[in-house]
Amino acid sequence: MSVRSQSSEPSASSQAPHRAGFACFVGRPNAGKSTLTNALVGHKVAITANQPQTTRHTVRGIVHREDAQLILVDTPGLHKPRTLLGERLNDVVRTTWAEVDVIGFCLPANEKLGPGDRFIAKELAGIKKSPKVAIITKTDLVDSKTLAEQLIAVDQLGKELGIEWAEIVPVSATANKQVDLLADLLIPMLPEGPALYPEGDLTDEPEQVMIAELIREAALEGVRDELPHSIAVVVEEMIPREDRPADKPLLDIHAFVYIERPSQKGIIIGPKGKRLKEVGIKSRKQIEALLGTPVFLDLHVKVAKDWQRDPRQLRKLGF
Ligand SMILES: Nc1nc2c(ncn2[C@@H]2O[C@H](COP(=O)(O)OP(=O)(O)OP(=O)(O)O)[C@@H](O)[C@H]2O)c(=O)[nH]1
Ligand SMILES: [Mg+2]
Repeated sequence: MSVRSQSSEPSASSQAPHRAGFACFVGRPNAGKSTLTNALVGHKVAITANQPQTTRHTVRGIVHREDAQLILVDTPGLHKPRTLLGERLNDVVRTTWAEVDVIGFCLPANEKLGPGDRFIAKELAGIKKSPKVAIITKTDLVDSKTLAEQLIAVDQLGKELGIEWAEIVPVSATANKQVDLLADLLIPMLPEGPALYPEGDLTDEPEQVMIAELIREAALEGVRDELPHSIAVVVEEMIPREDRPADKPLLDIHAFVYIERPSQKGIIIGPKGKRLKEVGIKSRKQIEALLGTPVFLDLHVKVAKDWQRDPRQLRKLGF
């Protein structure tokens, strides 16, 4: 094991061969995978929320360096599935493992290792071909003693299961601690080769998907229990408003916020539509920043009965 601290030598050197490849982040729901992806990319490419199962598809974020291109694949949290959606999400994660050059296993510093982490670690132990890096996330939430204990526990877990961690790296995505160092450590594990994405691309996520995600992120805020899982968002249409002067464009975006039961409608919409309006305002600001153009956002709430368990509905919603 080697635990790296900020004082390690950065690996960048102008003589080094150019490297390009994929690293995926896996871990329990809520471990901080998407927040870390965004911190490494330096832009929001994946939505985040203080709720499990925020991420529902793989999101690629691209880190550009002079001597390398590191493509991060943020995956949904691996968990014990309770619905067909849950099973699909887990499938997505496992398929990704087979396709990447290095696997980053995210474990939050502020929660003791639990059965969920063990379950993932056991599966990782079976993957021999890619190096595995243990990433201790959210280090800003703990003191140095707790962090040291977590480092030891993770090292121990590796030994127990026969996983040889290529590195164990403590990071804080929100306090920007050791984030660049993590990239420095991952890059040498990538194969030599030319850049895979054009310079400046930060993600390959389609605009329409990104917009739907920003709306879902705003809709997730403050909802509890089963409701976060029940929300899905689809952007139906994006049309530039006609008869606008060239210097005053407006983009009309029509989106549906799906829920699973009629009883959830009231919570999403709120008294006199207040909550839905807030979701609209909050996400519109972010969408405008993303697109660089003023937007008129039209949100409708629709019931897609039990969509998480219904193969036909799942297909319609893109799963
Ligand atoms: N204090 C602190 N909070 C963090 C950090 N990283 C993530 N969080 C918080 O942890 C929560 C979960 O973060 P996400 O990045 O959405 O977690 P995730 O692993 O992508 O979750 P899923 O997509 O549901 O699997 C959010 O509320 C984040 O703000 C960190 O470095 N420090
Ligand atoms: Mg996520």
